[in-house]
Amino acid sequence: MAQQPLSKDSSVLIVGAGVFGLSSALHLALDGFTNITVLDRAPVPSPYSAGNDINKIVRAEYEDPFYTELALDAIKQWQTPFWAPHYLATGYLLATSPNAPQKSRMSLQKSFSSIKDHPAFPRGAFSAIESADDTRKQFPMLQGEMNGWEGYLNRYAGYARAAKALEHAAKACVELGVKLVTGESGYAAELLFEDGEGRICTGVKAADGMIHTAARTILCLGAHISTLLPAIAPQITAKSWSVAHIQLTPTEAASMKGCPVVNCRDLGFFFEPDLDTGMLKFSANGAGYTNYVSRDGSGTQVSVPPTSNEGIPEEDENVIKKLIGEALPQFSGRELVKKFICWCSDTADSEYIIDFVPGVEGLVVAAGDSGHAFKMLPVAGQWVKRALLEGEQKASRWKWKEAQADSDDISWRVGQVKDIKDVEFSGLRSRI
Ligand code: FSA
Repeated sequence: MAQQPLSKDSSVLIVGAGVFGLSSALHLALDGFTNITVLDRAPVPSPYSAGNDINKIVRAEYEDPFYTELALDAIKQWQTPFWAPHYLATGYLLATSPNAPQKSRMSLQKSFSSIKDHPAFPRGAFSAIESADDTRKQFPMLQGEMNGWEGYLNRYAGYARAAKALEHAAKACVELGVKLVTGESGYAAELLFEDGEGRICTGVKAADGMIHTAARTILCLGAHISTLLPAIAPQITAKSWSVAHIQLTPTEAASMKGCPVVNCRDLGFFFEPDLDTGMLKFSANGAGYTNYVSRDGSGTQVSVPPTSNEGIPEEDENVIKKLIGEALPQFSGRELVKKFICWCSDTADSEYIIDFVPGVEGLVVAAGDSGHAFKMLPVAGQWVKRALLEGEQKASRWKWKEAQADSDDISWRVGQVKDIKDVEFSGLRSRI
């Protein structure tokens, strides 16, 4: 049976109010779709979204120039009046320390190649990191020795105030007539099918029993997607990375104002402190932590986020302390607070998956953020809308793929994937 044609008044159900979900709702609503519902278990910014964070990196360098173009398009949007209140062009300092594996240096060089002669970058956008003294002249807050760090500063980049940007997108959606349902009625518990054989999706049933029917259902559930759609599990691995903060005093926060996003590939990254709270956020770089559990008592193991994301692995706390010692020794020894792990939806090739679910009419996924999707908030919904209108995903890279190869050796990451159940936790141990 052919799929019902889509018109502007067709009902579209978007499950998940994170980056892909809200961006899709926004672009569809801006295009004149009048019957859009977005569901989430929690109000925006949803704690189930990887985007619910004080800040996220916005940069265009990628090993694959395809993503450079998309990110440049996003940066253009971040500079428009709609998004600009949530974007800070502080610049992006990308480096490796002497302990970095060769693959990190190669990845950095390859990423730099995607931007260094790109006409979109203003003159003088880049400078090499030659010595800590040089760097300190520009950024006095970077008081550390950063011994042997190699890399460059990209001035045409910065960060987004992530949670605020999500709230802004949600508000705009509601103003455009999008229905946002949160709480138990927005918690999608089960997919609904017309035929009982799973071939025509008609919407979802929520945790409280509420039925949401739609001509098209778009799953934007990030790391949680395989819980609702087990068929996607072979190509998605929920992986997590550690986040921790230092609470600065107003004077300390002022001393850090204008600090670029500093990302040392083999250690971690930090941002200028949050403008409202003075929280200085750090994240540890690594290959990510999984949480494999047995599905339905069967032998199949699937990585899914645990029920709590509080606390971080001790080894990451040490990496963050090392990063602070190397770059911001003035804050060494300070207590790390608000420690949590951020769950992403990882694919083996770091490609997103934006496609119809094969063999199921009316069901679309926008998934596989692979830990690099937040910056795309202003534009990602365009790609979802395109696939929806065309009735298929034409770009092979974003197609639904059957089981993928091992996703543990990602070129732009360092270290080895571990399961969170196998590492010591600092702070509260995640409940699994
Ligand atoms: O797109 C970006 O520059 C963000 S990458 C931040 C990060 O923590 C990665 O370092 C990590 O490997 C994972 O992909 C989650 O996101």
